Amino acid sequence: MATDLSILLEDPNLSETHKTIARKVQRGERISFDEGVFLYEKGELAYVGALANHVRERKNGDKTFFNRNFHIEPTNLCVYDCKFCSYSRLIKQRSDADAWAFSMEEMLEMVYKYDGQPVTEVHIVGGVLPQYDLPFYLEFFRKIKEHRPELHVKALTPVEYHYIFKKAKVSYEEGMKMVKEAGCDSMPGGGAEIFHPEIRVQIAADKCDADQWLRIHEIWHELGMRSNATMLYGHIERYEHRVDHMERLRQLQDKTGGFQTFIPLKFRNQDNQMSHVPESTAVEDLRNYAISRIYLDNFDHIKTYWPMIGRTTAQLALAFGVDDLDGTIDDTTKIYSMAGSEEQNPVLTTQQLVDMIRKVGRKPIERDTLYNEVQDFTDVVFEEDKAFRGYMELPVINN
Ligand code: V47
Ligand code: SF4
Repeated sequence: MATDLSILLEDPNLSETHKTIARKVQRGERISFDEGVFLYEKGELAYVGALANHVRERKNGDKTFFNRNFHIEPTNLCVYDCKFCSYSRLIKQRSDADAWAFSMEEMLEMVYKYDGQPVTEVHIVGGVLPQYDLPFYLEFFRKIKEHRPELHVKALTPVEYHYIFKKAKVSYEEGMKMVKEAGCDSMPGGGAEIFHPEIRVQIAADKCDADQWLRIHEIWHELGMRSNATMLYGHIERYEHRVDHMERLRQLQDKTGGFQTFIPLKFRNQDNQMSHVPESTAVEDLRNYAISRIYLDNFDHIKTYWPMIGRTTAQLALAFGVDDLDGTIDDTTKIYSMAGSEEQNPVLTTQQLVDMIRKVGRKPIERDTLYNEVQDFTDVVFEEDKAFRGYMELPVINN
């Protein structure tokens, strides 16, 4: 049962526009572009939170998903020059000592390291370099699948695909088919940033544009495959740009239904060319999650990448539309630690993640990449819990 919005609707201080939007949300109707902008401009945290929580609970109840995955970042060097990114070539020129570019063998070793461990997904994403071309990635995907066929390969974004297909002189359609046949199972949501050209030319001028990003996802969906979408927010964009971004995603989702989850990514300002731009507040982060949940009525899930916003805000986000915490990550994902993520060591055990979810009254559900439920952890008692309880139950000694 989704939370009731009638108390909110009876509030005499609520404007007619606030009430109209609340009624639409209660009836499961879509809000318009202008209403999206209105929410950003005039929607207070408690109001948008109530609406988003209603949508979240209607779609997913108390379920909060997580996934056991690991990341491989082939390189932190990149031919592109996104101003917000600590991977770009300009930044790297200053500190070559920190640079890495792994060989195929080194990356396969990373896969073998997880043999026997209950991970279901490998997430492959990093910088763009000429040596990581189409033949390289096709071979890498094939080798992962030969070694561990059931491991879900979630790999590369339209930024890489656009680059490697152009270099290999194949069309998007041909390229995506080859990638699918080689064993790539789904596409992560990166590279979307802000679609609107007014902003994109300032922060990510030289990589694939919005239409190319959307087209590659569309082709992937037409092949029967699934993908995610992100939005890098809280820098130089205005609210209209955020709504425009979500509008384009909503339209493609109406057409294909291939997106699984939307992941708002909070801009972090360390070690990049936008260090002078202040970061968004936690209140703005929560409002943004909530408005995404309300606007993207045709997306099943809203995910937060907790290392970026920190565990406390991630817990709060579960009451503001978010129903998915990115997986039990035990490999330090350097893209974020370099950009100034909230968590110095973004590693949680399954138990810690489950505890985080339970403590805010939600149901922790392990999922696979395609949101099939692997295990409901709501009532699972961990060995460590038992040991702790044993300690708590020691008789009290009165002197
Ligand atoms: O596209 C780069 C972002 C993205 C910064 O699909 C930054 O499951 C904040 O897309 N501040 C890549 N963000 C990561 C990504 C992702 C992460 C987790 C899960 C999934 C998924 C996808 O990281 C880039 C860019 O938008 N990024 N620099 C920065 N300074
Ligand atoms: Fe390269 Fe991606 Fe960083 Fe842009 S965001 S510089 S494409 S790694």
